[in-house]
Amino acid sequence: MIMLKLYCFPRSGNSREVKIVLAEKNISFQPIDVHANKEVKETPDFKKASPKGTVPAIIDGDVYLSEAFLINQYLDHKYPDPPLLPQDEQKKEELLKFVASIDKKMVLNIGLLVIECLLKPKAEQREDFKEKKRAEVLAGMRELDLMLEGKEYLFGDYSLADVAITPHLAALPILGSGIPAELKNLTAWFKRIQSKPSFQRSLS
Ligand SMILES: N[C@@H](CCC(=O)N[C@@H](CS)C(=O)NCC(=O)O)C(=O)O
Repeated sequence: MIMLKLYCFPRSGNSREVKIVLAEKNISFQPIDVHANKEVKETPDFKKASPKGTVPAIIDGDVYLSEAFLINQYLDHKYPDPPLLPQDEQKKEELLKFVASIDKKMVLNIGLLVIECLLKPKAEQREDFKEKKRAEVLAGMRELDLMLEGKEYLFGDYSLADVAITPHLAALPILGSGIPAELKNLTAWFKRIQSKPSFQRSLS
């Protein structure tokens, strides 16, 4: 059987979202590091899987797909054990909207922090910009903390909503930020997530 191919690179948060789901569902895959092998991005296969040139992207048989959340929905549909989306249609709609909005705000802001703090030369980094983004991320974390009141996971059971923010929040310590201890629900949620084997397996 041909193994699923995942185009990724080790520190890519978006790729880690897919790695978590592959681990949850125990799917074997062949990782292809597009940073270690720069020529990969020029191949017809990669271009077909990812017309925008971003990772993650997969090839699974005759399916070529990019965008972390689209890939994860595809994987959940094809490999339903364990299910990572609610059965209830209305709840599923809410989850889809939640992930779309988290991608536009929290995940984007953390991505901008990665560029500013890690990828730019020190002399070009703007401290005021970093502070602004850290404050916006903190505001987002407060909302998540409220949403987690009385719940183990964002939508009750562990789901693609939790997966969509996990690697990004996990990156905060290297960006001069983190989950404040006063956000008790979010702190407990993150401990729960970290104890899952899928979290550990997504880190490479
Ligand atoms: N919305 C996309 C974002 C993908 C994205 O921005 N990926 C980054 C890495 S995390 C990327 O491919 N950057 C270009 C590169 O590093 O070569 C998704 O969710 O997959």
